[in-house]
Amino acid sequence: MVKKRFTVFDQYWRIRVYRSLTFSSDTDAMKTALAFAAAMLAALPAQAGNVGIRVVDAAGKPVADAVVTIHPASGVPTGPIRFPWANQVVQKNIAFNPGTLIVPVGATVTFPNQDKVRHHVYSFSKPAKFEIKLFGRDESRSYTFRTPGAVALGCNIHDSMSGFIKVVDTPFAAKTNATGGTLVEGVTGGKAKLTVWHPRLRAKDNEAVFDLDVPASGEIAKRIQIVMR
Ligand SMILES: [Cu+2]
Repeated sequence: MVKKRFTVFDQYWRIRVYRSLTFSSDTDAMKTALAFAAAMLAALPAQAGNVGIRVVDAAGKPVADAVVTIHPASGVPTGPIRFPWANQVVQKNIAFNPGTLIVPVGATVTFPNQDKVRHHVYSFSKPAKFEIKLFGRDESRSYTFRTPGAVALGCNIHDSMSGFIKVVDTPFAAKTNATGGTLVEGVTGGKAKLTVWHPRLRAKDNEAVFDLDVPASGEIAKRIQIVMR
């Protein structure tokens, strides 16, 4: 009996045959390989950086209460979005507090009334049209926000009352402080879109979008200039 040694060429074809038996086509094999690679990448510790933002107006003055959101090109992380603040807008001293609240899409927001007078909260905004008749002190009602976007709050009784709820679909969101600054921590590294929203920002939907390169570790600082009404 003659023992035949396989050449490299033979082995190549053996692999080709094996693959064609295992997978219906090379495309399927490729898809499986890519899915495996993606799973391996997902298992690695996330490469993430911190993004420091400073929002200023055309004159270079700080813009407070601007909402900054970041959407990584690779997609936002899966799972529920949680912020360290309460999904709550208090009515106190005939005002909404906070004046601008960021909530994750799907959040139920409570509207406790801490005033002695009645309020009647409403919104005509496209992402959430609703009205809540609030009565008396320490009574509360809630509303669930199911569509991302900006919601302007008003009160039927007090015209001076104005508030905003920004419903977001990314965990990378923050509001600027009195100095126009904010820090978004643990943002997925790589290319991303940075969106700045403010009720007086002069642009479609009151928002401006910028390209962003998020470092895989460490921190970057970005100054954003916007035009206000
Ligand atoms: Cu009111």
